[in-house]
Amino acid sequence: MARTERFQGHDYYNIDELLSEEHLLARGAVRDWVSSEIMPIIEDYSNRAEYPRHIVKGLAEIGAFGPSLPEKYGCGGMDEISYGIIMQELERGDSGVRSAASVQGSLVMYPIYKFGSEEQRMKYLPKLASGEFIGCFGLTEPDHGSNPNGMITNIRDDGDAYILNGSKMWITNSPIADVAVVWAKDEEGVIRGLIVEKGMKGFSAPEIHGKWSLRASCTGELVFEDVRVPKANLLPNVKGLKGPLSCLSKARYGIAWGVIGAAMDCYDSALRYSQERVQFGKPIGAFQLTQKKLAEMITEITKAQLLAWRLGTLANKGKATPAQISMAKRNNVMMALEVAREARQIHGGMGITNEYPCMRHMMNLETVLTYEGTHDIHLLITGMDVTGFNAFK
Ligand code: TGC
Ligand code: FAD
Repeated sequence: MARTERFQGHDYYNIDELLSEEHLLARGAVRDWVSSEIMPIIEDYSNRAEYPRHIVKGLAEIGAFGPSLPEKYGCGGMDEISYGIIMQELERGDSGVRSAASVQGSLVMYPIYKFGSEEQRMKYLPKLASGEFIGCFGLTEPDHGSNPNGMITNIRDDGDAYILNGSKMWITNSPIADVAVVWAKDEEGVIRGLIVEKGMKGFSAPEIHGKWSLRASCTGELVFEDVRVPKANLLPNVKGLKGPLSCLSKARYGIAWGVIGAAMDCYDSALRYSQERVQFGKPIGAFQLTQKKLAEMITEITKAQLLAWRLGTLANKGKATPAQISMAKRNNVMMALEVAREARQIHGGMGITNEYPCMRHMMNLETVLTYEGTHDIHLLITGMDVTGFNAFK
């Protein structure tokens, strides 16, 4: 049996008992889809640094785009734990596949749902949910990454439209996107959100090449040169940085779950390898040093699962704070990265090849550690929350 067909979920603390039938059904469906549609192709696409664009329809069919947004707009109407579990299963396949769903659902559909007019919702959400449209989210700029409040991309009032100028950097899916949710400052310096459509004059989205991480995901820039964006495309119901930051809260929550999938895939592969690979006359899993690695990996995965589950129950009640989400994103991403590194070691030389998933996950997780707020930015958010002192100002 191929390695990818042998994957088993790992649930050391019987956390499944805390999940509902709906959660388990969602997990089963996405897990099967990842096994049949992602696992057989992902090493190849990652090797070639190409986004498997054909998976967009499948992602839509399994409900990966906006799972917790209302059914009225073609979305899943599920709870936050189902959303998290879907992200976990997708990231078991690849962080780039989870990224595609995070961006579409949490960073494009969510702001249109939360801050858009009913007309905007009806116009865009069903097409984004069905995968007919691909979306991207433009916040980061070449000179403003961790500090998006310093952005210089701007809009100026021009009758029935705004004139948009500036550029965005490191934008997942920008080269292939039909719509971009873009954050820009108005003439008073207030951050506003706009829906920019492909084909608008003066708008381009060149691809960024040369990534050693998230290679099966498409990344690019957004460049605006006097783009006329109709006023009807302004998100009317939010002003200020809290607009994009609340989208990030939603996506960071999904990442806290997602990376557990990458960690489980690495652990699963390392555990099997340790039982099959023989050195010095016995399986390497029989040596204490290998057991230490595996025991610590499953301990950290289990702690991360509990953190994600508890965060999910708070999110279901609308009580998960941005700082709690930061803690979970930071902890779980570093956990997954460390699991990937240890798993890579257990595979010895084979661990650096694409016969096994650890090196690919490890490289991907370097991006996940940085995007949606870097590891250190999240630490400072926790620091601010517990001390009351703001280290950013
Ligand atoms: P600050 O003064 O703290 O906050 C401004 C306003 O925003 C509110 N707020 C939040 N609201 C909702 N959710 C959150 N997480 C929030 N964090 C803050 C805050 O209450 C305030 O509201 P109000 O009403 O008082 O105006 O803002 P600051 O300028 O001091 O910045 C704070 C800081 C550093 C934490 C923030 O800028 C930050 O999080 N920086 C990191 C930037 C970041 O995460 N960028 C991500 C870009 S998108 C991306 O990476 C997508 S990857 C896609 C993929 O998956 O492929
Ligand atoms: P910087 O902000 O320049 O940070 C560099 C280093 O300085 C980091 O280690 C950081 O922690 C540290 N640092 C910064 N400020 C402080 C401080 N106050 N105290 C201590 N240390 C500090 N953005 C989008 O808007 N949309 C997307 O779809 C998107 N997709 C991405 C996809 C990929 C593959 C990547 C790599 C990035 C993506 N990003 C996206 C951008 C991402 O969010 C930023 O890279 C991230 O927020 C960090 O910004 P930066 O790269 O400019 O690093």
